[in-house]
Amino acid sequence: MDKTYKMEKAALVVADVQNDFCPGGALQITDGDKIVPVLNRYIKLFREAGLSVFITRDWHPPKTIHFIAFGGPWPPHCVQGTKGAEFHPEFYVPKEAIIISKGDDPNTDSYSAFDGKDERGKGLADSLREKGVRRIFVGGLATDYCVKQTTLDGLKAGFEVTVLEDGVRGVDVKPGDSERAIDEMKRSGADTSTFENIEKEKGGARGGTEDTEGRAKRKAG
Ligand code: VGL
Ligand code: ZN
Repeated sequence: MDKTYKMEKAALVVADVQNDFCPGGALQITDGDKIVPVLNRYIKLFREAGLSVFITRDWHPPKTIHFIAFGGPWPPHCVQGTKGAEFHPEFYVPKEAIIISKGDDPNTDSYSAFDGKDERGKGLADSLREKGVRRIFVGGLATDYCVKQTTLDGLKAGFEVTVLEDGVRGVDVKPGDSERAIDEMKRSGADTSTFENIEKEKGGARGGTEDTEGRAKRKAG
């Protein structure tokens, strides 16, 4: 890990773990449900460390340019208030988590969590800055859409971004889309990590001294 900001300034962003993106759903992602236990472990890890957890949901009106019938690329999915828009039943949503809804504007796709708002109307970037977050860890569905766009927007907004390689799955409309998305995120400045590495980094950060910016002076590990 060579990121400037260690876990003290981190938050977790988990994208769209909703029924419609899981097997049996309207826009099912192969093995989309397989990441649920992995993401649950990340969420517990971040909560136990007192770090913020943001959970996004794709939250479309019945009529949107996002859907095929209205000129878009997708079959109807994650329509507000439907079963398909609910979180996967085994997905752990802690009560402290901040829920970010996106895609409710009928005139845009809004893949990025940075386009979404919490229930009080606050956007993700404002919320992160308010909490002093400098680095985000991004997981969830889908690698080639929400995860990618959230990562690229996060980097553009000046956050350090780590993609959770073991906690993402992609739609792969064209085979290889997810791999290409990971490459693009890396080329744009993101790094990737796994649960094991992050657990180690968190452990390594414990007891490290910090300067006034909160940078750990001691290398993790
Ligand atoms: C997404 C496809 C359609 C996403 C949303 O958030 O990844 N993908 N709608
Ligand atoms: Zn959508």
